[in-house]
Amino acid sequence: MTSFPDVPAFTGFNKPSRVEADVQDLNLRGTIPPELDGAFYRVQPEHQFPPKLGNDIAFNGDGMISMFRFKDGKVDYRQRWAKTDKWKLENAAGRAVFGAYRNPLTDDEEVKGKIRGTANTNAYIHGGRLYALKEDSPALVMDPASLETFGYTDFDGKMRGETFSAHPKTDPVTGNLCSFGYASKGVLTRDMTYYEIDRDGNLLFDIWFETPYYCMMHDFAITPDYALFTVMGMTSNWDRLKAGKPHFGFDTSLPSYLAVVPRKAGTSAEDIRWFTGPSCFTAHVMNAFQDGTKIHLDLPVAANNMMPFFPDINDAPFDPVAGATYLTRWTVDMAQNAEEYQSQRLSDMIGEFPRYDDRYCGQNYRYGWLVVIDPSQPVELKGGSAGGWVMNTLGMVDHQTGKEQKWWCGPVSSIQEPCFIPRSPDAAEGDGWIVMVCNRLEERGSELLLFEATNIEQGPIATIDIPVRLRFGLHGNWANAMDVPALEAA
Ligand code: V55
Ligand code: FE
Repeated sequence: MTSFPDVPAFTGFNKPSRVEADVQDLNLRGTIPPELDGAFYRVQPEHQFPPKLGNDIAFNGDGMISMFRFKDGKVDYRQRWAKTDKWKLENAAGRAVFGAYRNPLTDDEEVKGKIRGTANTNAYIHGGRLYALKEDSPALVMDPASLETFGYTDFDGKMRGETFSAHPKTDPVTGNLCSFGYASKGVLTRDMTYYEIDRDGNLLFDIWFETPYYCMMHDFAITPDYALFTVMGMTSNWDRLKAGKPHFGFDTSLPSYLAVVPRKAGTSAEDIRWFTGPSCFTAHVMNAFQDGTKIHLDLPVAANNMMPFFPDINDAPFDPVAGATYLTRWTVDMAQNAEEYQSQRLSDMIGEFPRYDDRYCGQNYRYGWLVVIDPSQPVELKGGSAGGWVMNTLGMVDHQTGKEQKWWCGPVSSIQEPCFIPRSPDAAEGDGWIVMVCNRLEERGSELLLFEATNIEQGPIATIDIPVRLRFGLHGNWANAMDVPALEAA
């Protein structure tokens, strides 16, 4: 097979790109603050070969990592494949030998039992190491300067589960990398693990427990004392995989849960408190914090499924209105015996891909940013939508004043997840910049935009031309050069 299918996921703006690149001193308009010294890493799914089964979802593409190195007012660009075991096996075969998303029954016989991960969801720096992450597999370690792939890690044999989340968090108090895995004992298992890893890469302890039912456990939150997990009706089972259905399907009959897990070695399943709520959809979290005995968790919540490619299990048609996500605060009081979490909407913007100033992870915080779908703006998808969703606006919330800001990217463009960069390590919360990819659909090109973080409505202060079209991307992170020895040495 030599050609990609003639479907929206692989045509127009989404035509395969598959480009590794090294370009020094990108063309730009505006000014890059000279004190910016570090790199913005981000990842996009990009199928190395046409999908084995003819068509595929973006979430099953191979990870392609971009690095934008900011220094002395200039930006250098590097892009490399995350060379997973899957990537290497397929590269050697010259074609796709792994099949559908999270369905090992669709793989070629000779790769049965191999790690299926694509490393396509997050590019995360901790302890000077770069991890390329996909939630169905271990963490892939890469060189943060050359973007060469080292391979999967099991943290010196201490990671006993099979999976590592794409959404780890760095606790600003301890410096530990806090992460988890689900389907920890294999595909579709209800087993979960929570892990903490110190700055030197030592896995300190794990906590094992089971969820009430198997579900997509995409993100989580931490506070100084707790790890918080949301369970919602995006579920699966072997019958679905045997029937060749999409891995996940949304079951509106399932209640949602909020699990509160004490973040300490020796915690057992009985120490975990499970709060319930009505059926809803959650994926990412913004942040969480403790206030006395109360715990607040801020996250986009939709009344029903927001992912059309993982359809309703009873084939109910996708409902974009019920699938709209709104930033919401879930609250529990650990001093009370309530069985349910309380829920309060924080914003009327339709928003996902929530971010904040990561130095406030787990702490009471003021500012959040997110990708907003603003239906009041005109849309002209010349060249095709870049993600399937019309992500046309950058939004900001100020939890202290309740004020919001928006910046619209125009009718023929779409944006990707924003990332906050502090002006200096000890700058006040929100004092810094937002860096964000913007796709110009008609020009079939991409830009990297830099904003003053608390004044996004004035528009970008710098626009950097990316010489390669960047496709639909997931998550990215900023790292100061001083925190990444390999960058300083390069
Ligand atoms: C998500 C993304 C994934 C995935 C599971 O946004 C969940 C949610 C890019 O891959 O595999
Ligand atoms: Fe994510």
